[in-house]
Amino acid sequence: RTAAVHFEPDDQVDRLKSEILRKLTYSLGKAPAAAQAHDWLTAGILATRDHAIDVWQASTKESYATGRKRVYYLSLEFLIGRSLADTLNNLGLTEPMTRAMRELGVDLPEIETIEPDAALGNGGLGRLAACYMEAMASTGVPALGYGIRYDHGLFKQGIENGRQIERPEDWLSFRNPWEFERREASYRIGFGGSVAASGPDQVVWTPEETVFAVAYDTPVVGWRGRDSTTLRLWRARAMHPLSLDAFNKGDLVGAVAERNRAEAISKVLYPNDSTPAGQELRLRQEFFFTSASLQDLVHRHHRQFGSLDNLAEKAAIQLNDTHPSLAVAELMRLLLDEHKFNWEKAWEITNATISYTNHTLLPEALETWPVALVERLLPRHMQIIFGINARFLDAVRRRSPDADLASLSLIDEHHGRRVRMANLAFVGSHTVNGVSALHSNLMKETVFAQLHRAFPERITNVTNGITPRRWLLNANPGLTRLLQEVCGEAVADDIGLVRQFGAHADDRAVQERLAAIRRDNKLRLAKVIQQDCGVVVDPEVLFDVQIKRVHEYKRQLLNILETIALYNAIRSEPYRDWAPRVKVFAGKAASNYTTAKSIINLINDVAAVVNNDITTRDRLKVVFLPNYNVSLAELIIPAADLSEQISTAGMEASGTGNMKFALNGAITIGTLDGANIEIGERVGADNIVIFGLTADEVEIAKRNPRPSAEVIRATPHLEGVLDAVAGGAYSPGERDRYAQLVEGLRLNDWFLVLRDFESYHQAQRRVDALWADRARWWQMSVANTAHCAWFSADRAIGEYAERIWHVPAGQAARA
Ligand code: 26M
Repeated sequence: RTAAVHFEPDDQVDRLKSEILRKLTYSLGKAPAAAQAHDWLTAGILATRDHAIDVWQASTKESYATGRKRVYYLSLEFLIGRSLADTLNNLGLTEPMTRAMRELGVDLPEIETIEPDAALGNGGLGRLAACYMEAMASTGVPALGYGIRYDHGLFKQGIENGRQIERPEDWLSFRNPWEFERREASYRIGFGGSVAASGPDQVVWTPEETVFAVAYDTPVVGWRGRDSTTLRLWRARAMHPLSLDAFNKGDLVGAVAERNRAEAISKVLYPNDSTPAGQELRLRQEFFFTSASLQDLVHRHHRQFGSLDNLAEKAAIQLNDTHPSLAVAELMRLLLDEHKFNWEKAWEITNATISYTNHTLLPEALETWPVALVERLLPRHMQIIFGINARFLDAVRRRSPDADLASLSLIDEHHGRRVRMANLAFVGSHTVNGVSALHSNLMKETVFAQLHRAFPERITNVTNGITPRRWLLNANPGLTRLLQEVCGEAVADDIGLVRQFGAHADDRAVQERLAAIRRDNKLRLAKVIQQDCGVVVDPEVLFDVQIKRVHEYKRQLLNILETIALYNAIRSEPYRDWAPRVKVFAGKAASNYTTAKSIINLINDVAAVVNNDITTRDRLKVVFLPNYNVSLAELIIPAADLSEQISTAGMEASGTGNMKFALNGAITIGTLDGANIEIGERVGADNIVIFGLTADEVEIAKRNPRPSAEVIRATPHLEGVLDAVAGGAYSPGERDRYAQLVEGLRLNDWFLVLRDFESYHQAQRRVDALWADRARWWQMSVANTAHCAWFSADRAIGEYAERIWHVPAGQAARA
């Protein structure tokens, strides 16, 4: 289906011009002469949105009319970033819109940069959800994404005296022109209260507190405007915005208390990445959006089909991690209490409808909630969870009397009684997937070993993917032009065609073009580095980049310690053939994660020393770019020569940044972890730099730890580096600033920073040698781009559609 009507180019530009002017005048009430940059941006978005709506309404109408099965993607996070440039590109309107704006005296690329990022997510998990919404729209999978419309997204990071400070984020301060408020689509969400039996397995729950969930819809347009998905985010509103009783008594604080308590639910995104916060408000968020989403989809299904018997044939509910695990209990509740199904039938429908994606195996990251808290907040759900658990454990006991029931149970009895959200999601789902081949195998061997024995068919793998529209076509227009010349214009439609680029790896002309494109991208980044870090960097040097959330397992500490060793080495042998480098870091630390914040501090302290040393001046620079977000990633990734993917093997479930870098032609230095392994398999062992212990070796090393002192003694240069850091060489104003950080490594090198140091150091020297042979480098770069099409989100969505959701994709995903 082609939604966009085709006009002659000039007509189209004229039409867009008048649309923009109409929006400016009648929607914003501004005369062109009085319009500020921001007004032009809003008018441009509103004009663009109209085109998106045409696609959107056609998609929605079609999927409704044909009664096709739909995907409901439940995620507490959608890390979208900016929308204008991508939406225009997918609609094929970039060029005419640029011209229309230019004729109105406005520079489109410039105003695009003032659109605030929608930062409704922490990192990989949230960005994955955003890539998948776009990929479903691009491949014709009918879908609704459900989440929370946080007033405040992920905090803004500032760096003051080398330390992270958090400032509140306020993306809605100029309103959100993309969204539609749907007051008519609002649901009651209950909390607390009591339950009374009303029949076998059926209960009446009388909540003590009720909050409204109001829907806000945003269209997500797919490639060439063929289709669109809907992002439906819930906002919490009070039933009674003002208590008249309290108001009349003069108690003004009391009069708005209920409202504040209700609206707190959608106030702010929890900034934790991979460690549950464990606060009651967080559990309220989880139930709030899960319940609203399920009520919405059940209601719509019932209206369309008159029964819920066939729910599983028409709806696939995907749980993005355990944050929406309560969906299992909530769907059961709706089927039992509101639609009067018996338990067996309700369970059959629930299990056939829901599936769950796991994103981490770190034990501290697995969500559990105290039974007492769930009981108080959601008494009916706690009953249902107990009911599920009893039947489940009974069935297992009957089948295999020797099974380890304690580890299968939905209730952890060891740490006070707690509900295990991963077990709940697992048992309630027909399919459970990991996000890379290694991760899915480790799921079977570690955290889910017992559940896997009980349900040997349930776990499967879908390796993550990224949308090539945002991460290649839009972020790297220079490379895209080259690819279109070499592989044909159709690469934009069929990313699989980049394979043909591989045949040109040795072509000198292609290599020179690549070098020029990279140089341009590095120049753009260098300007931002100068503005934000006050450091001048030379675009000719190797850009060595590690950008991601700051976490011990991601080992930014390994990188910066090796940087110190390199710095020392350059100082002692200034005339050796070191590859001149700039070390680029960016990433946020959770506000309560002391060690991660200390690592950020160290990177900045090292930068201050290195960047002011004239002996290493043209060889080494270190920069930490503040406030890493999606937009900054779009600037940095196309400018990277070297991609740092150096997590402790077995700990990074997949990684998706690794895929973005490789597709843009950066060389990966990395461990055999997550999707790095699959990147290596595709680009070939000669085109990736691998180091460090494998996941198996890590496991052995952990069971059998080697004392740090021994590792340090066996590793050249390491002792000196650690002593310098611990002794205050990089923090002269506060000599013991890093005493604890280093002490931690010496006591228990949990993430094997010391163990992998030498191997990493050697790998970096291999990088030096490769960089010295620039023809070889560009050969590798070509191979990376040419062989990474498989990491397209279209391929990943194709796998979900076929193997998990059983929905036919409209357009074949080609990758
Ligand atoms: C939990 C409780 C309270 C507040 C926040 C959380 C929470 C938020 C995000 C827990 C985990 C969160 O994300 C984990 C995550 O991002 N995992 C990453 O998922 C990516 C997509 O699959 C993978 O590529 C990464 O390897 C994995 O770390």
